[in-house]
Amino acid sequence: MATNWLPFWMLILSWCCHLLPGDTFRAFVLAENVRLDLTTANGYQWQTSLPNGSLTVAGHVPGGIYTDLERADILQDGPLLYRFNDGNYRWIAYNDWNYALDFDVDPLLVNQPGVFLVLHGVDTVAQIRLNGFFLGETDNMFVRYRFNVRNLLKAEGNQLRVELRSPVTVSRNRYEEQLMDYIVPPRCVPPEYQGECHANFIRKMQASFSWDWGPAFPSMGLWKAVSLETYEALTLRDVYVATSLNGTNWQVDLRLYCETIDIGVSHSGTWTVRLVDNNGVLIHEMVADSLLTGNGDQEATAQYQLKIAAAQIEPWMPNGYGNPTLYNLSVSYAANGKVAVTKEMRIGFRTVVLVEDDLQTGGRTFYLQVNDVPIFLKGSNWIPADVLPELVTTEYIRDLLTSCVDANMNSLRVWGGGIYELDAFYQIADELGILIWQDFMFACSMYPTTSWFLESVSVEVVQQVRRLQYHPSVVLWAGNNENEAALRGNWYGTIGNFDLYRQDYIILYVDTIREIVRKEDPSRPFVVSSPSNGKASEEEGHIARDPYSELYGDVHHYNYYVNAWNTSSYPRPRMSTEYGFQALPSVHSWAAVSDPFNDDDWSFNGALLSNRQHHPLGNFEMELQVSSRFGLPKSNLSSRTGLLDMMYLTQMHQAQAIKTQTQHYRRHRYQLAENGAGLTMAALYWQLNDIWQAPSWASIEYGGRWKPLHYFAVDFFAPLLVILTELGDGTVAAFIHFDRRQDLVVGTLTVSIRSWDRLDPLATFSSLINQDVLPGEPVWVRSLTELFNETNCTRESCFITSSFSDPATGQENIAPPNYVFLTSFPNIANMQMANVQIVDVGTVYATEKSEWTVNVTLATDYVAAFVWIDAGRIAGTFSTNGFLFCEHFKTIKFYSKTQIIDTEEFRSELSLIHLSQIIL
Ligand code: BMA
Repeated sequence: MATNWLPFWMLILSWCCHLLPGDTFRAFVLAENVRLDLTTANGYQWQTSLPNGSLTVAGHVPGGIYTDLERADILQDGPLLYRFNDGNYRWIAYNDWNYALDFDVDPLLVNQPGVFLVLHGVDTVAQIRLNGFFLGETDNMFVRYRFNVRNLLKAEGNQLRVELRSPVTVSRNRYEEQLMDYIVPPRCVPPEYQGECHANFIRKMQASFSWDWGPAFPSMGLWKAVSLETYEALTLRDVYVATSLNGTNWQVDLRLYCETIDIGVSHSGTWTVRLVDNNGVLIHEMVADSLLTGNGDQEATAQYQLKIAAAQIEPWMPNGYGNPTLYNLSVSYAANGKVAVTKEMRIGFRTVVLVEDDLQTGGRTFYLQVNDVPIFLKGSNWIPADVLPELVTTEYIRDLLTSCVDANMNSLRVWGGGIYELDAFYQIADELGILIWQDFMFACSMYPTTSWFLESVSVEVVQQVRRLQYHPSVVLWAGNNENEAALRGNWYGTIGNFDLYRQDYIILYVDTIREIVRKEDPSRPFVVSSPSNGKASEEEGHIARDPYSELYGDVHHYNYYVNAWNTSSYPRPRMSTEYGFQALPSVHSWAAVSDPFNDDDWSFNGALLSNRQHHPLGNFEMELQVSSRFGLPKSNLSSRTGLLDMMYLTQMHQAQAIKTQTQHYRRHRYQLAENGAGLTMAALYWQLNDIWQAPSWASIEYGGRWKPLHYFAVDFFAPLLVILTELGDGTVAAFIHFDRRQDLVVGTLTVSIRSWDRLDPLATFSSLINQDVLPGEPVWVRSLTELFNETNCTRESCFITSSFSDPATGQENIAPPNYVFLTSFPNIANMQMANVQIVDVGTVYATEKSEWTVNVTLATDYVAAFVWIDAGRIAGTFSTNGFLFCEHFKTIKFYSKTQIIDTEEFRSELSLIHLSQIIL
């Protein structure tokens, strides 16, 4: 029997070292609350086994069954994400698995007045036993379970057993049981998903059963810590913090959510709340006596209000609007003069309002206002950073969120088919000033409303709102992803019984979730669905006649059968919260999961790519877009070169398409169309990150590598942007777009008409731009016919570029350079085969972005489009990439993530490609 006897001194050490972030314990006394994590990192040796005993391996907590089996070398077909292993290893999810821990604890713990076993995250359906005694059942990955084990825990020889059931079997059984009453669809995900059915019947990451961008790894395990918590009277679980500005004071409403050891017994103690700024200066201190009595759920809440002079506070502002200033808040509880528990957190002072004002032109506005400043949401949609949550590290989250800030984003939507993210995600978003639109975890399905389901969801919502609510980054709750649209659009064949499903919808999202959120967090807006028409959806009985109305709320828009580089098909909604195009992953990602010697793995038409293309018709749509905008490559698509060419072309197509669409949304911030559309206040493209190496909508590949789209985002989300566009009336125009008026600097706008077959422009127009620019009004408009006559060119031979420079300093491109194409590439007759070369690689120097920055200078003899430079094995980003090269020379920077010692070696990793090499 494996035991984990910890000497007393180690126990003290583990008390000090393995606390939850935010929980600190001051001086050690026995009356102090203790949290002892029974985790692998703390030396506890878990085992996981098949229930029939035929296989037993070391288990990891936190962790999951897939990674445990991989670590134990049980999986003979290679790494989890290699080739077809999502299917090869599916047997794992069809089995039940047991996690077991045999352990001893210090006798002192056993004798504390309150002794609880707390499972912070169980994935998902399990029976929990301690020393043979059945503690209870878990059935929700997003719920923390607490069991009183005071009379069960022994000093020696404890046996903790977690018996997990196959999530696939559980959900199928539940679906079938539900069928006896009526069907809760979908019947299954589309076959292209290579997935599992009925994720809607289990409160687990919905995408773990597969998605149109992700594999099915329906995992099992203890994905968060398991701990023993002991205390004398009560512990502090969560702190609610709401800040509002009242005249010259910030009001801080606090709710201190406690768990008690008993019911109906009063405990007296003292709360100390301290607010300290980043220099360690005490801003505010509150000391208050309290008398708390546990209710029937062994919970008690203390409420306080602080008033802090506004002059003492720097408000928290999103990226691009000021500093995301945070303050340290510590809340501690003392009884009998001894501190029992302290929670430390970083908070921000901000207000948030969702503005839905009636418009005379029809419809309502729909935008977020943070500290009274209307914010245009620039960003993307976040999916889980990994299909197996145990593989996500804080460093990876930081890397992805930093990439958002690097791309001038201020917002992310945490999409409803994933998980309520890890604490680190929200802490880093707080630090970086990224606004979080937080969905509840319901996506693209109808859901049951049986009592067990609603009860489980209710606990989930209370716990998650209490956990996440204090983060200033979180600015909005949304009940679900696309389920209003699904119901109205009859995606799952619900039309014959529309009223029934609408009733279920209302029961779940309105009567259950919204009710709880209103109580638990009155400080933020709640919308029932994304997309929705906001208040108007509610007025129409929660399922709007047209959830995609441009006049109300937010819109998701996808159309893979239009010219995506032309804005005419794009809507002009109040908020665009999803839009996107797929692209293939890069050669680097593909190499990590394919067999280098298998030609079929390296074919656009091969089995591996088709296995990973989960979006029905996805490859066909990519091919269609590529052939219409670029023309198909010269290579055979079934060859290696064909695949590499399609990687490049689909990625460039995606980048240009999302750029076009995003610029369109930003431009419509100030446009109100005759039909009342426009006043757009969000552009959140689908999707930021990837969960594996596959065709997807992501701008960042699995692992963190930027696709061209992410480089394009740096520019199309720039706070000051020149947008060149055709207006549809035979004119072409330049708009100066800025997030805030102070982002607008005086500058010289130069618009150049250029021919594809020469570097020097045919004509240039310069104008001085000053602070009088009216947003939404073009600063330069010309008739194309006139321009063509003057320069002797045509749509097929020319394109237009812009640059914006500072006349005083001569500094070039204080807004990103931009361009507009006048036709698709198959129509261009005079494109030349440019010879683009790397002519210089400088020495390593330090910049704000990297200690190891290197300048790379390129030269060309002809205009080169979509120039892509790749640093091979050296991780890092370039200052720009995928660009239109129409100068003789261009110097770009490489920001390395690792130390570069030898620039020659760096240079040997560099490779270049541009469009005419592929299509000419
Ligand atoms: C939307 C999203 C996701 C999906 C994406 C691409 O519907 O909400 O469900 O992955 O489009 O199809």
